[in-house]
Amino acid sequence: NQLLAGKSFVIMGVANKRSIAWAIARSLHGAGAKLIFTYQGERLEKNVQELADTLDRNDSILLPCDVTKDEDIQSTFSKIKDEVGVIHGIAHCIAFAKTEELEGEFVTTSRGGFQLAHDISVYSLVAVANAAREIMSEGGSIVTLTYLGGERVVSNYNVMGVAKAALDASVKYLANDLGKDNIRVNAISAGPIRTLAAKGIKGFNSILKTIEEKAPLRRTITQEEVGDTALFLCSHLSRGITGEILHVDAGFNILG
Ligand code: 0WD
Repeated sequence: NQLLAGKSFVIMGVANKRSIAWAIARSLHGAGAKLIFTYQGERLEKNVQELADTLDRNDSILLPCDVTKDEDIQSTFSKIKDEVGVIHGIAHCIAFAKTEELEGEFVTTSRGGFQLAHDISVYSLVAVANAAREIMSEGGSIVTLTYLGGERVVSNYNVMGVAKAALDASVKYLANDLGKDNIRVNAISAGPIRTLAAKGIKGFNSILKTIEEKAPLRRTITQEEVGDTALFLCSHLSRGITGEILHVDAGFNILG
């Protein structure tokens, strides 16, 4: 499958080998895409370099980008413009909330914690879409990652659930704005997967256990399944789809 041959995609949010972003990178790379990895800061550079080195073609580009900084986003996309000219899509796999706000009651969320979660997990998608628009001159596909906790109450997900609701709405508004440039914007609502980000959520193990018992497929999902769905959303196979929240969750969301 060379669905993405000759195309370039920006992968944002690889932290380690368990990251969903890394699985998306492998799926897109396998389909022939050239990859540009952005990572939060120096702390993660070595990790991302080591992972990128395991890919069979070594034509990836690595750039730091802390999405809380407008100047980082601007300079990252201007470097990408200089290096590759045109890009065909972005996988936005970034979220953050303070650990102490991922347990107990949502009602106790602090102003600062609320702002931080929304800044990193939601506004970053808007800022990145705006910065990337100019170099997506051949049209393209932006994919972000969301979770069921934005649609209904999931214990302990709290402020991150509220941020995911805002992310889901942002996907729709962005899809409407960018559709005229043939840029599609979609979200994958992934079932729970054991990653670094998931570690911060209190009671995560019991969430996994519930999925194994109750989801229609009676199992949790893998990073690879999300990666392959991102490949579909980044390819022409999904050309009629935008503003969509696509669940890759073994069917769990259909249960009442
Ligand atoms: O169960 C799960 N793991 C699910 C994750 C279910 C459904 C959705 N998701 C979402 C997450 O909410 C997130 O949006 O998938 C996305 C990717 O998360 P992940 O793969 O589960 O987690 P991880 O490997 O930790 O990647 C998230 C990364 C950060 O890692 P850490 O853990 O070091 O915070 O987001 C990046 C960072 O690399 N990130 C940032 N990148 C740039 N600038 C920033 C920042 N300011 N903050 C966090």
